[in-house]
Formats: sequence, structure tokens, C-alpha cells
Amino acid sequence: MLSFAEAIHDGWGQSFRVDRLVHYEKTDLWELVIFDNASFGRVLALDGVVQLTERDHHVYHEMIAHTPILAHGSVREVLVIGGGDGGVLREALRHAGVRVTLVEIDARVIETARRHLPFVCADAFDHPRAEIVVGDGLAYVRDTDRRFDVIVVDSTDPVGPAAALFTEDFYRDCRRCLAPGGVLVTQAGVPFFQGPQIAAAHRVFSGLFAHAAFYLAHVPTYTGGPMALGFASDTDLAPGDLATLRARYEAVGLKTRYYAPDVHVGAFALPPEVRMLFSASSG
Ligand code: AG3
Repeated sequence: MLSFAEAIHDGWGQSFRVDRLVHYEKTDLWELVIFDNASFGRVLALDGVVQLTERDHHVYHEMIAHTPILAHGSVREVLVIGGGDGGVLREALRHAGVRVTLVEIDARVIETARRHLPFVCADAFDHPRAEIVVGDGLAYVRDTDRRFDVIVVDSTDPVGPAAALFTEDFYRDCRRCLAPGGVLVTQAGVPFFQGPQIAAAHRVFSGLFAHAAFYLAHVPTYTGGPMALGFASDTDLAPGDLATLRARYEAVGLKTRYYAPDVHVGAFALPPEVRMLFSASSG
């Protein structure tokens, strides 16, 4: 029986039974694997790390897209760095009038998602308000003259191709590309296993932005407890006002399975052991 053992955290990991191998490919950047599993449905992994599953991707995609957009309140332009599966793109496009530019470094991720992960991207790549750029997100935020209300960094973990997306230079360029009142949101890792990485991100955000926050979302296949999402801005938008968020959520008419205005506000409440990562890093 074929199984997939995730190799991400030192000395411990999860494994899946591969009920059907759907796709295997070495792209220029990654080993890209898609398989079906009885408990999680279809699973996408890059370089041995689970990126999403059919059962729980909505938790991550709803929380990383709707939280900054509703916190901001009048978003017109969203930039997604990475996110070649189309999940963030699709959620962001649910907001009427919002234009989304997605910069994915590996065209094969987009092509494979279109073919094998329609439950994630649906027809988002062909949406009239979507602009797809195949290229390096690092170079994009360094060179573009465009300004965005929300930037979402939907990356893999900081090993291999995505390592540069966790650096101070990159975050500084992101800040330059934000319109006044804009928000940067990042995939920051699981505090239980990736504390030092989150502490480092907090240190950099605090140096660059007036406000640095993190919020939590529980994605079962990102093992080790809730995942932290970084939330940095020059306007104080976290945790946000519940009545305002409710009104915005109703106005958009969103239907979500994990995101809700009260979950949004509550997600910014951090256990002391997570908050402690920041006092250690600001010193
Ligand atoms: N990218 C984030 C995957 C993070 C996995 N890391 C982990 N378990 N620590 C998800 C891409 C979905 N669009």
C-alpha cells in the first residue's frame, strides 16, 4: 500500500494512505504530487509538504483572503504572491468590484490546479477581474509601480523557492506596494513547531509597519495546532470591530464555512505562549 509521509517538522510527521496517485511531476522548482485519500479527499503536496486538501483548504483560503479584505473595508486591488492553486484568488474575487493580480512563479502549479483541483480554483483563473502573472513575486514587488489595498503572501514554507518570501527586503517591497491603509497578510507557519520563524517575522513587521499582528486558523492538515497568519499595516485594523465586520460581511453576502466576523475578531486572540514569541523578538 502506497503512503505519503510528510517531511516538514523535525522528528515527527503525519502520513496519508495514497488511495489513488492522481499526478506526479518534477517541475523546474518542485516535486508536485496530487493524490486522493479517504479522509481528506484530494491532496496537493509540494516538495513533500502538504499545501492543501479538499476537506480543509477552505479554512486557510477563507481566513487568509476575507480577514484582510473585510478588515480594510474598501478594497479595490488585491495582490496574491504565490497561491498558484487559485484558492485565495477565488475567495478574493467573491468581493464584488475587487480586482486580483496573482503572481505565481511556477506555471505548472496553475496548470495542474486547473486540471486536478477544480474544487479549489473553480473558474477563478478565467475571471474578468483576475490578472495572472507567471513570474517571481520577489521581482514583481521590487519593480511594479502598482499599488494594492491587500497583499496576500500565499507561499510554501521558507525552505527552497519560498525562502526569499520571508525576508526583510521582500516585506519592505511589499510595504512600498501598499496603497495608504493597505494590509499585508502572510502564511507564517504553525507556532507549535515554527515559533522562531514567527518571532522573526514579527520582528521584521514591527520594524517596517506601525502595526504588526498575527491571527490563528485551524487547518487540520497543517499539523501541530493552529497556523499563524501575519497581518501588518500602518493603520490599526486588528482585531477589528465586530459590528463593522458584520455589516461588511452581510453587505458582501459571503457564504463561508469557517470565516465569520466573530471568528475573525477571535482569531487575533493569542495564547500567552504564542504572544511570548513576540516579546522575545522585540527586545
Ligand atoms: N501554503 C501554505 C502551506 C503551509 C504548510 N506548512 C505547514 N504545515 N507548516 C498553502 C497554499 C494553499 N493555497
